[in-house]
Amino acid sequence: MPPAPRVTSPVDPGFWRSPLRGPWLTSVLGVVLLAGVTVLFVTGLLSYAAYNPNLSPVNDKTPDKGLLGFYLFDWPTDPHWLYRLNQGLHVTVGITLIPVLLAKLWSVIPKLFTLPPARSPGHALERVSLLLLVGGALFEFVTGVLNVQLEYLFPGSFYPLHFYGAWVFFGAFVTHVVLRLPQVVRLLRERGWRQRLRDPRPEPADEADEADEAGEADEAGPVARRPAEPTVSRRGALGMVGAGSALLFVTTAGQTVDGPLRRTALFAPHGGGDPGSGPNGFQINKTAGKVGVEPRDTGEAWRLVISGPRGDVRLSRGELLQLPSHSAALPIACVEGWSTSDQWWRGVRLRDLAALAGFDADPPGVLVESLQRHGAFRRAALRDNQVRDPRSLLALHVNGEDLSPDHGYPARIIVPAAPGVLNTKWVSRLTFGEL
Ligand SMILES: Nc1nc2c(c(=O)[nH]1)N[C@H]1C(S)=C(S)[C@@H](COP(=O)(O)O)O[C@H]1N2
Ligand SMILES: [Mo]
Repeated sequence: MPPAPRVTSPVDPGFWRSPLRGPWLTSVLGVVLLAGVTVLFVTGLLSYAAYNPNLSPVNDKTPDKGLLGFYLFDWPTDPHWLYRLNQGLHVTVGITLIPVLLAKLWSVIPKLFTLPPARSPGHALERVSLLLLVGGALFEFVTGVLNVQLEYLFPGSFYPLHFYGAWVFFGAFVTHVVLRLPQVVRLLRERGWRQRLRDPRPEPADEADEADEAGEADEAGPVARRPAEPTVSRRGALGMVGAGSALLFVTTAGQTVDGPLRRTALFAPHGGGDPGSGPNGFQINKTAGKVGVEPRDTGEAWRLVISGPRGDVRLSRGELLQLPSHSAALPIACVEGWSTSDQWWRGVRLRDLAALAGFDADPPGVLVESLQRHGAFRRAALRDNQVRDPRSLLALHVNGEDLSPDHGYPARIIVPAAPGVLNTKWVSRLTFGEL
């Protein structure tokens, strides 16, 4: 055999030698991503709607969204686990897809180095859309993982980044699917994906040449011109990707499932860690100490101010305890994907507090303010359907005990199906009707 020519530059097609690369592998990974990324888009948009961004500037982290908010709708309060399920899916599916995304990028990486950069204006346009696709995907996965792992690394700015990034990614993704799907379907039909899985041979070279002639070489998935000896079969390679995904899945999902499985959520910051025992022993987002809420703010001097058309009403915790009390079993479900199972909350209905403020029938929405002085989550607006739901409470107790300081003593909001961030802790003021 003559010695192979030395190839050192990645722009040389001979540089990329893995016999696994080719349209088949790229297509299989692409189909998995098509399904998974669709789930991410749907749950991502729903999660955004759950914040009620159009209700009040207080909730709106993306005031310049314009037309991109076209689909927003009134987030319901039923079923009460809606946000928990939605956000658990969003974060768990996102994390599980990471190995698939990396494998897909690996399978097409030679394309990044294809010369000339563009053969025609159409081809140039397509390559720009691919840059947006890859850049958008990486950006969304990285910002999402950082937000979950580092707990609000970018206070306030995660939402705009992840939101606008998602639309760029979405546009490029739809374009890509429209252009590629027919080809992928044909390819997987013709080659049978089972046979190819067992076939140890590299993607055939004649196929590469054929594709080259048709000007399609870098379209469907690049094939090695000088394939190296295989070190792993296609089945083995996909198996590794699948095992990676499975590992991430079982070490993430527990943070949403709760119960004994929470211990398996090794990579989730609110997962395995022991949240303490007893009635208040469930996940805490930010402790009172962390946001500067001191015992003297929440002691005897604390008053709840309820504002409405009749002026202000001020109530001590003792007076709140005299009002009719109700309970509801509801979870805390955070945008980060962690959630608790249903906890038993007890307190005063928001609609009863609205009546004290002068709204006897048809209570409006409410602006909730915490005594916490700084930080993004000290205020939130709730919609009228959330105020009217009989399970929406200003909670004073949880699981039969007073709220602990970290869970919002002396009083916190709890609303069915709402994202955690709307369940304001250490409440000091409720303003009905003015958001
Ligand atoms: N005042 C105030 N309320 C708050 C927050 C906060 O930082 N400050 N965090 C919110 C978020 S993001 C979540 S997920 C829940 C968490 O409630 P928990 O700590 O009782 O589990 O509280 C919400 N209420
Ligand atoms: Mo949260």
